[in-house]
Amino acid sequence: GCNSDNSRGSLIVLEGLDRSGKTSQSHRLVSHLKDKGVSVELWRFPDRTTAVGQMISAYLANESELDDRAIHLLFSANRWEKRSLMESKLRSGISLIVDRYSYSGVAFSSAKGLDLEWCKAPEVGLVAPDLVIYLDISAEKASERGGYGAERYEQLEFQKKVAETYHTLYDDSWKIIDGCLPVEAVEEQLRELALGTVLSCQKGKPLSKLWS
Ligand code: 2DT
Repeated sequence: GCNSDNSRGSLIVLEGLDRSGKTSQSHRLVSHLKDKGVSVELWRFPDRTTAVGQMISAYLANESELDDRAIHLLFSANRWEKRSLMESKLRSGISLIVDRYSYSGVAFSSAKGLDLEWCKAPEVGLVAPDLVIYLDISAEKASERGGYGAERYEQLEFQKKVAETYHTLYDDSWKIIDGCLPVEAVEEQLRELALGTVLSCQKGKPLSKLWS
């Protein structure tokens, strides 16, 4: 039933290129879910507030240099340091909308030429999302939106490679939303997908681990 002992919050991840609309859509989604009475928090990775997150932030701002594998592992460590809090939030009935997760980790690092399986390995055992939504927009369209900042990865050629690696990560469980649709249309699709997932987790869908 609805109040089964296994009732829990859901882990919903938004992925996509820079400027795909993830961040503003995740804010909109969280306020909509709150209005519907869902207990929900907005999370993002990298979480720049931790010590590891500050190292990542300095790297992204080009204030430090790191070996490609070293930064990959820091991004992963940044998820591991939040893993137990993530699980306890979910088990206590709080849903999490997460702006980027392990898929960003794999897509961005393998776009640099690192082996895909090597990139996935440190993610194994993290909490698996109940729903992954990919806001699909081409690198060219995203770059036309303007506002690429000065951060390390915000360049058209690199974003094209990231798009390719995201496509190799897709499986049937991902929901793809056309990121070129009007903001309201994207928002509507997100709401429907998220509410369905929240309900199935309230009914006791078990938690699982990456990669499953
Ligand atoms: P934001 O602009 O969304 O803060 O992302 N990235 C992110 C990785 O390379 N690996 C990861 O594991 C994650 C979560 C994507 C900052 C940049 O960091 C990249 C863009």
